[in-house]
Amino acid sequence: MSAQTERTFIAIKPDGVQRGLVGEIIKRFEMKGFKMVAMKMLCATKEHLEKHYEDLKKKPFFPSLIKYMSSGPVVAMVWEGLGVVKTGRVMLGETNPADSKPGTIRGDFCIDVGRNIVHGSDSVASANKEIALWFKDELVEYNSCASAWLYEAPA
Ligand code: IDP
Ligand code: MG
Repeated sequence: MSAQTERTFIAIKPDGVQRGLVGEIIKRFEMKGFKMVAMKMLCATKEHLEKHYEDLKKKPFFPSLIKYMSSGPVVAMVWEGLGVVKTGRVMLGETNPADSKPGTIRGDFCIDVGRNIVHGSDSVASANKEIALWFKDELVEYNSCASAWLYEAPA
């Protein structure tokens, strides 16, 4: 795998879906130049979400986080590109929307840390773990015709 095929797990949370922000969030990743390699809508079970957020299980907000994340459908995606994990987090903004700059997704579209509309992996290691948890043989391999215009030296 080359650096240009780094992958991250991005999920539009139930509030992002209900508020009609699916297209806007996808659009930002598309316009940046990242490549979508998987996407599905699903209602995640509490057990699945407890695994996804297992690092946070001792936090006081853990039960409400699981309730929030299981309260409706989410749109789970895998995006690919050079530096997509770090850049994806920058595009999302800070965990607390109040600390997120305008121009970021959380900075532009939400207010409360407990309703921050979108998830993004925080490291390459957690991205790999999260992709394996959410997708089983569902990643699509294809050549993007834009790669020659996005990268000086395409892979
Ligand atoms: P991240 O989503 O920016 O990586 P994490 O610290 O991993 O932030 O927390 C996971 C999710 O838990 C956050 O996106 C948010 O939905 C929720 N969360 C984090 N901190 C709080 C809090 O203080 N109160 C309520 N919910 C929180
Ligand atoms: Mg996190």
